[in-house]
Amino acid sequence: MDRKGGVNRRGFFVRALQASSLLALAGCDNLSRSEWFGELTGKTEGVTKRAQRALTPRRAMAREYREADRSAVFPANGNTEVADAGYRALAADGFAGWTLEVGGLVRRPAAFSLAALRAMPARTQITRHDCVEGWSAIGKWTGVPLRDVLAQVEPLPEARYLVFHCADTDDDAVPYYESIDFDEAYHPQTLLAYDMNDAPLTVPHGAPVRLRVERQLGYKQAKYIMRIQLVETFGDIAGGNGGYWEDQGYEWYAGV
Ligand SMILES: Nc1nc2c(c(=O)[nH]1)N[C@H]1C(S)=C(S)[C@@H](COP(=O)(O)O)O[C@H]1N2
Ligand SMILES: [Mo]
Repeated sequence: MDRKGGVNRRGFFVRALQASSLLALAGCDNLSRSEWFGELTGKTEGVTKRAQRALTPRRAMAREYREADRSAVFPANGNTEVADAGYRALAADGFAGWTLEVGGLVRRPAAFSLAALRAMPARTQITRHDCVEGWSAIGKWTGVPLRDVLAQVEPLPEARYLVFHCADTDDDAVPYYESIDFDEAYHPQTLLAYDMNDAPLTVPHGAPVRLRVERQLGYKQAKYIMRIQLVETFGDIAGGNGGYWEDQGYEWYAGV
């Protein structure tokens, strides 16, 4: 599931559509398998478009908006709470004891507290979030550019992807996770976000820290991040496709 030829990826997607039940490809509302049949034709066409978008320059910026453009309501979607007892204990304490582990193919594995992340230079951006379920919302995000965190852990040359391990699971206890490559990780708009609309991230939106990777769709914006693992390949992690939804047939490069 690399960013290779569009034909391969389309082939994979079509096979995935045939193999997994259509129900598994429903939207991501509460990680439930809701009805989506009417949308499927449009979605496969969208894949072609997205495969082309994947060829846009690696430094292309996502559009940024003005304060006045912010959505009055920004829905919370997918999982909006976390069952894990360890996470709940951290949340009850305002995440004072939470740390973000960054490890794998790095020279200096590290654990960052929320205070440590907040003490680093911050970036704020107002962007549009697009969910495959068919809604969009414009919100303001503040966080640490991921590349500044990477500079501290010193990725090894063989590292090619970052895998984000989240605290939440679906109803079958399958963990949520996501992955991006280094073009995306070093992009100036890629943030570990801790504030949303000038306030600390709430639990429904992924507290204490979530990913903002602005050139991609909603399901790439991992919430409840606990650990970042640098890897050479993600083929041996979970279903092997680089993310919770990717393991159910969604595109790995989910360009908007
Ligand atoms: N850990 C985790 N991250 C997640 C999800 C999730 O269920 N769990 N849902 C994804 C989807 S499908 C969307 S659209 C966005 C929703 O973010 P929001 O709740 O801030 O709207 O988070 C994404 N990141
Ligand atoms: Mo979504």
